[in-house]
Amino acid sequence: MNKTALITGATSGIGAACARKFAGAGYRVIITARRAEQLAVMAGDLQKEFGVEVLPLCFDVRDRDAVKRALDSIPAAWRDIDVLINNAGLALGLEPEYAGDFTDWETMIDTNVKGLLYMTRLVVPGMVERLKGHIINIGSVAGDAAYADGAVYCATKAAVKVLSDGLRIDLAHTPVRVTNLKPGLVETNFSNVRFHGDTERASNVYKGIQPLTGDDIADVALYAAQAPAHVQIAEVLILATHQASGSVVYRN
Ligand code: NDP
Ligand code: 8X3
Repeated sequence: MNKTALITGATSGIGAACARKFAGAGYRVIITARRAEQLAVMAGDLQKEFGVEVLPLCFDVRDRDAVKRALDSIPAAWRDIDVLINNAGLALGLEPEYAGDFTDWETMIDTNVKGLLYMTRLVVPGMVERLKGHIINIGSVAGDAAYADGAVYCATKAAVKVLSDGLRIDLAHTPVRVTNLKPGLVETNFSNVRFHGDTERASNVYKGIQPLTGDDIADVALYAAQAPAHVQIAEVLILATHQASGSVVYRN
């Protein structure tokens, strides 16, 4: 039987690219996000293009009960998840730490940290039982060091790094692998969300530099998933060629 990958935040950007990449490699994919309509359209498109089975699951990763209900609703034939891609996440706002918006902060922490933990807590025990599985967390270069006006988002991605490292330690006695992918600038809907729909401000983020694409990150995720069983790609920092760190970008 084909392997199964569950991808959170599959309706856009990096998650959508991972869904396509894994489906293209023959994985059955469970695609999840909050927008049911987009999930349904994507499921049809992936089935048609790649001839693989697709299971759409609509839920908000911030809602622990909804996460549990959604995972409990997975049919028996789909339960043996081989790869969990914890990708759902966002940045909201770009403000000094002493001036940020409380709701933006709570949404980032609830999504990027608590949502990832809920998924991990509910999916990984099955992997441990089956002695098989791989968790790929989408961290960020932002988790390596703070940059101006981004401290809370950076802190959530630093948390993703530490949670990935901790999980890898706690799973070291099993064959289950943990990967933390840390992209730099990737042109997706990320900046539109960060700037609350200010598309002009969002497009400035990618001015004068060729940013990464969701596909660039999905390629690395698939490489990590397909590495031989004795190889654990623990962490990968993926930057655009003219980006050197979270705060150093050369623009033409
Ligand atoms: P997008 O905005 O394009 O995609 C975000 C995805 O997350 C969407 O599918 C969205 O779906 C989903 N999502 C957001 N909130 C929730 C929620 N509460 N519950 C369930 N799903 C949710 O951004 P990216 O593809 O760029 O971001 C994906 C990940 O990559 C994030 O974790 C981000 O931090 C990380 N990242 C992004 C970088 C970039 O430069 N773009 C660089 C480094 C890391 P829906 O709205 O349908 O729920
Ligand atoms: C997203 C990349 O540099 O915009 O995690 O924070 S960055």
